[in-house]
Amino acid sequence: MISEKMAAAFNKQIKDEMYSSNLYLSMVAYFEEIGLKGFANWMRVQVQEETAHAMGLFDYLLSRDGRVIVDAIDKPAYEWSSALDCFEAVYKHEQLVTSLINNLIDVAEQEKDRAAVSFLQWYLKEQVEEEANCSEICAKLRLIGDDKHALLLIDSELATRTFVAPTIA
Ligand code: OFO
Repeated sequence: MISEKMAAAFNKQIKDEMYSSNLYLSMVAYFEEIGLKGFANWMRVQVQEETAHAMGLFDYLLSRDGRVIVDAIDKPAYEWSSALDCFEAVYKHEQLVTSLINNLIDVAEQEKDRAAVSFLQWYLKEQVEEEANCSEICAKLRLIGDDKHALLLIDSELATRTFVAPTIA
């Protein structure tokens, strides 16, 4: 059985992952609105990934006989000035999520919950990958500046992203 403190920390992270999912859903709407369907597709996959992350924590908490409490999610931002502005917000958000996962591992260590520490390693690795992916897209967008043709090439590239359900743990 998981400790109450640990269960509360897991519940908070479930909420934060669902916030990430909603933030990216808001970005889907933004990219659809400005006609960048490939960027919108990339964000649609991101929505699915974040929901899968939340469900991974949800199922893990249940497997440890912890009580899952679904919390309210704050309203995400919905306006950005450009694709770069939006992706810089993604990169910043992913860095925040990395710090949240680190905090969650700190709680697991304080609680001497080695099983949870081990489980959460997957999330740490995932954050390294996510930060690298958005940093790369930000770098490309900075490089192309105002070149609309190049922007459409990146849009075509991002249109090919597909969701692969992660195997968490
Ligand atoms: Fe859940 O990984 Fe990004 O936020």
